Amino acid sequence: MKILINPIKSEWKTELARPVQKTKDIEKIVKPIMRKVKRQGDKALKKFALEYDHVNIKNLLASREEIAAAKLLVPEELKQAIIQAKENIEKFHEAQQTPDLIMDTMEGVTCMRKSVAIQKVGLYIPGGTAPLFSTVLMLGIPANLAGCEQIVLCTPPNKEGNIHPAILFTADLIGIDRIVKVGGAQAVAAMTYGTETVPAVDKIFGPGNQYVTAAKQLAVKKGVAIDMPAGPSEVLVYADESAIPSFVASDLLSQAEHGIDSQVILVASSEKVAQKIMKEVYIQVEKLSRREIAKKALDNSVAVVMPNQDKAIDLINEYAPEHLIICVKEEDEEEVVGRIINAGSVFIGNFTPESAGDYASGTNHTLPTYGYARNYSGVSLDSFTKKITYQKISAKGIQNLGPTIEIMAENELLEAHKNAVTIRLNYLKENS
Ligand code: HSO
Ligand code: ZN
Repeated sequence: MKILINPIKSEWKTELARPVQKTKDIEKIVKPIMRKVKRQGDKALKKFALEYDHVNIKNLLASREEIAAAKLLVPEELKQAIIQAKENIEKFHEAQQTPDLIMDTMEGVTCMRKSVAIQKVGLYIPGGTAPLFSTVLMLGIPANLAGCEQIVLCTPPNKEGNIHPAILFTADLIGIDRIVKVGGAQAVAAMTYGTETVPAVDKIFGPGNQYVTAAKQLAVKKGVAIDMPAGPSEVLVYADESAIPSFVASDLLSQAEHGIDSQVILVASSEKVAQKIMKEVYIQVEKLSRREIAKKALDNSVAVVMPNQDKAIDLINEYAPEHLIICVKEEDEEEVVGRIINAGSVFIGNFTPESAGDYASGTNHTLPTYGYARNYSGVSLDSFTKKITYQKISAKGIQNLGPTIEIMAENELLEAHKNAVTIRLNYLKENS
């Protein structure tokens, strides 16, 4: 982890650059996968499972028996934890419902807006080195609450052809019954084009490696929506002398252990604060089972000493972190938090680890990375709905509003638009 002392603004971009993603080369691999799945459906999915996951899959769909068996394999303690997390996530997402809007903008002109669920959604849950069953909650719960008609979950099988029991248990707990053993770009292709087992969906959600990310970008070109552009996970901790160094270090490492391309940034109010935290980071990292991954991530990571609070906040907003932890003196907290304009999710105070939001406090952990917090929100109930507007205009209403439309249409040189009003106004004149 390199340390920078009060860098000038022109250096921020290069010094805090995120690890580069080579999308072009990856696209070359992903495109033929997409094409094959489009042409051969399930047959291609099975072929890719053999090629990439080294497993011979007979039934792509997880069976009732497999789900029942998985339930027995998940320890009771973990089940209870998942149930607790589910409750909190449900509460927080349920409260995100917005009431339908109905109003008369002028006499006789009624406008309405209603949220309608996206009908078919696909959830991608990565396999790999960590079985992210928490992501099943983060995507499945809002999909259910929004009222999505069809939910399909794709996740890669292990070498024995099984899905991790906790993923199956969680999916079943929230009522997802279409669980398909398919991972990688081929899963995204399946949800884009549809196969015998995987329905084509309207929107694809979920994190994944670079292949999954590239496939999601290609899916967009085919008219499928995606949750957000993805990149490796990241955290920025802003700490002053009130921050407890071992706590901050544990937060930095919880992000670093996600992957070798994760990035963690420490913004400290003094060099002394930075040194204390970094010392803790090096002590704690050695004790982690994923230390090799975390250490590589630390190579992409930076500690920045920013004695001036205005500059620190400016840097945070420029970086636009996916996760932002603010550990400053209580009297400064409100001011600092209030001035954050670019972040995916903010964690406030010494007792709020990022892990709380990753698992169980109630907020969603699918968040914009790679600086997209500048212009994207994390997943929420809204991500699973679209808004439809409606209007109804009475005879009185068109008489009130008609002349405004006519003059605007005339000046845009769109005669037919004007006529659509004039014809009605004339009718009303003749029939009154
Ligand atoms: N920090 C990850 C989410 C996660 N952490 C899942 C643990 N499990 C990306 O926001
Ligand atoms: Zn995490």
